[in-house]
Amino acid sequence: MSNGERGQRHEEIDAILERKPGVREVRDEANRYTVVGAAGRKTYTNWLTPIAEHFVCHRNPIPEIDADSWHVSLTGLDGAGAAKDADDADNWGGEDIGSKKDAVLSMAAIQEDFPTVAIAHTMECAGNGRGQHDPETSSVQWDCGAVGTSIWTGTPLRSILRARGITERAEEDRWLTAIGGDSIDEEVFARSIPLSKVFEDCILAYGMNGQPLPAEHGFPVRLIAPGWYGVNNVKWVEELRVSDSMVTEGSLDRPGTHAEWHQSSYRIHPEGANPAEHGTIAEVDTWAQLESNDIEHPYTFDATVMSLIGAPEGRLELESGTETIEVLGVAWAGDDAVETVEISADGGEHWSEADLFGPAYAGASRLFSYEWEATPGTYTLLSRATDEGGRTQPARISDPDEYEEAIEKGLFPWNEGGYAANAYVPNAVEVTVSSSDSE
Ligand SMILES: Nc1nc2c(c(=O)[nH]1)N[C@H]1C(S)=C(S)[C@@H](COP(=O)(O)O)O[C@H]1N2
Ligand SMILES: [Mo]
Repeated sequence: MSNGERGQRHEEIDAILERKPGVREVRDEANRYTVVGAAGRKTYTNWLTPIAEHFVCHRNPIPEIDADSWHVSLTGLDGAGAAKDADDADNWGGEDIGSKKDAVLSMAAIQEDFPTVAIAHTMECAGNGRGQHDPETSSVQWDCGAVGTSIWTGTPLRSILRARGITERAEEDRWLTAIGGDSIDEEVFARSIPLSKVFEDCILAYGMNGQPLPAEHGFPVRLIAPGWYGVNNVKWVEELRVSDSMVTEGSLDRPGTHAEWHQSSYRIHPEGANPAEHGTIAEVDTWAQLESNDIEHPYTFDATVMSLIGAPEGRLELESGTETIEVLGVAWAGDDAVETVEISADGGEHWSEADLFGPAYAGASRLFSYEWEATPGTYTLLSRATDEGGRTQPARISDPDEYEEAIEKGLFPWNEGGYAANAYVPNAVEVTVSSSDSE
């Protein structure tokens, strides 16, 4: 990277830090990403993450976009299940381009010609928790600040696709590839999502927590795939391509590399492995891919079950010898439901069930609360969540040479990219009694 690029990245990070007082910079050894994360645990005492505290992660500079002239192209419809009369479909804005069945959507069309929905989505970078890997892996050393829950406003993708004659009947083994408008240096940012997920709940979002989408979160429009890792939620969308294959190298009508972000990085694999490209895969659940051996190096699609304690934190001063302290936090499980959260105050020897409360939306986190009878001492508080499929957070990450047997041993496999880590996050607290009695 040139010094100019390095300087530009830092200017961008500084500008974001100024706009978002609830985040802080994260160590990126290779200096390749614009990254900021939630500044502290207290972000995770709330269900909704204020924009000011929501992490940011991307590779190339934020593109400068004029929303009035921005268009999203819908391509690849030939032979991908488009109805013969697609050109007559209603509710379609913009002009046809290129192939007769390709089309472009203006922002006005996206916002006005289709239904508007608001959906909850807990977005977690697949690298969240990477810092738990020992030995350290390369790339951004996230602790646990790369997760946030927002209400996203936008247009259901099913409405847009149906208007072009793409129906749910045609969804089998078909993919939607979203391409970002930040593609520079001949490196295209493209991610593919199965049409079944797209029809279920994906949207093209232009609002975040009731505000217009901020530039760093994808203005004017991004894809939201509820419960799926951040990388699937393509920002600054400029093209949506329907095809019977995930994006592979050379599969797009564009210069540069196409599949780096889908087929190479963001795959879970042991040290030194070189993941093979696949056109299509039958199982997309991230954990199910890890457990089965069908896909050798899993793709990071839905987030694995995880929890974080937001409070208490640090030093607690009690007025008497015993006091009830609320242990409060959030748990999520991608597009699966969180079934239980348990709390341990003794580093994992004993566990008690917490109460789940508050909003319960598919694809978004749950709040949990536990009444802890605290007495003076030093403690390691832990939380562990279990999802509706009975999958529980592992206690720790394996050693690199245990990759193959890690899951069987109840460990999370150390992987070269440091993805999808969901081991317990210890919270050390010290409890003392105030000396006011003796004063
Ligand atoms: N176009 C584009 N979309 C992108 C990225 C990117 O670099 N370019 N980064 C992805 C990654 S890795 C993450 S974790 C999320 C972060 O979204 P946020 O910055 O809004 O929190 O955006 C995803 N979408
Ligand atoms: Mo990410």
